[in-house]
Amino acid sequence: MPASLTDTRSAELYRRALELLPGGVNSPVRAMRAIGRDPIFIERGAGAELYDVDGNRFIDYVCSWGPLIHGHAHPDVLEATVAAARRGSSFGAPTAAEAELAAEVARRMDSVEMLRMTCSGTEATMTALRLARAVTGRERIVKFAGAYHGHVDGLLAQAGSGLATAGLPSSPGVPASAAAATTVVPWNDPDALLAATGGAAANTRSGEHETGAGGGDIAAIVLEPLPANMGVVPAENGFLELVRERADACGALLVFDEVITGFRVSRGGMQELSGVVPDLTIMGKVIGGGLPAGAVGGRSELMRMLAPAGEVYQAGTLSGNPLAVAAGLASLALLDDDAYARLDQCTDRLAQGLREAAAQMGRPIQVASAPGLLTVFFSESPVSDLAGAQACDSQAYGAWCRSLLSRGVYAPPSQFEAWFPSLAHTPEQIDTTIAAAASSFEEIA
Ligand code: HOZ
Repeated sequence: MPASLTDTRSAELYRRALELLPGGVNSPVRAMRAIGRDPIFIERGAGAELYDVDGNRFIDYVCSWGPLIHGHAHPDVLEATVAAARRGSSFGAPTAAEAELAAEVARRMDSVEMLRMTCSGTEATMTALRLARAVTGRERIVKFAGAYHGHVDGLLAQAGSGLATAGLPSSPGVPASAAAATTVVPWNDPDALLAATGGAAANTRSGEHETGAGGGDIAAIVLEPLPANMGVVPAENGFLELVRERADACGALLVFDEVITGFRVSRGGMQELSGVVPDLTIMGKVIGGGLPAGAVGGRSELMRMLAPAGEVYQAGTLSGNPLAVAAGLASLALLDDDAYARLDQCTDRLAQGLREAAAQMGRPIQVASAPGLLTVFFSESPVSDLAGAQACDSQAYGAWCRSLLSRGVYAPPSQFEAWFPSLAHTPEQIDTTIAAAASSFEEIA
């Protein structure tokens, strides 16, 4: 599909949308500006495939940016959602299934005893920060460059996802006080973390850290334990453990944003894989099964500070929405050990195939992956932080991505996002993708 086509149905819908929606979209990355083309308007999805309004079919690796771990319109998820809708779409009153979902999350994440549901990850982040500030009586939040925690005022500085894609360091409209209460630390940089949290100078090369007792004004250290919003950039050895240690040394809460990794990289998310236990966990995406949902979870002693059990105010008309809860429960019910093993195999096959295709065509890339997630960095060396992601050849990524679209593969239209292979992707679809990737590497050579 050439980038310049102007007589397609997508182009027509985009022209209309531009008059009525800022930038023609309801979330920036969808506009596909970073890969130098106009957005594709979607008609429907089925399994791992997406159909656009012009009748083009794509193997989908965006999968709604993560919620669709079972692919589009999985029958079980659909049935549960429709059954819930038949009983009524929203009551603004409690339903039995909300506690069931909380119990399922608690079974999967040892750090979670209670859950507060929201409608998005952004809202869940806001709730977690307010709770952390109330618990500690402090204001400062430490975050990492390249991480994205939703469009929360105080966390947009050096954020990943759409801001990194657009090359924006932050956003106009953020109050100076919100920005001032945030300290940004480069990812995978122990010295910078120690400096920001009042620790003494570190001898990181030998792996020894002197951990001082400063950082007494920090309410929380918030992080994606596996960042996936500057592309997938795993923590280097010992870094997550150091973050936990620094939070403890400061008396701050450790907040894991598992919106992307929760219920995806393993049953219990990245905290299960890493063994590092947070105080609070922010969730979204898979927990809502493709419907709008987010949540904050943690130990009861912390969670009981939320209103009406406690005084920390948080509320939402559609929070714990019956359709989202039904879709989330149905989605989680399908995620057993066998499902995670299959997702891991599928991701590995794709990651390895992409590496080989690039090698054959002489294109230097780095594929970073975890079960159900990967990023193809157009870089000669491994990417370990935001600066590394920013140094990638985004132009070449964009050209490759456009070429993939023309071959029926819908990859994330930004170097700063993750691919989301799902349980619906078949080995044949993965192999078709690898063949298309090889042709696209050749095309852009
Ligand atoms: N911020 C999302 C990706 N990390 C994109 C959301 C969307 O456009 O749907």
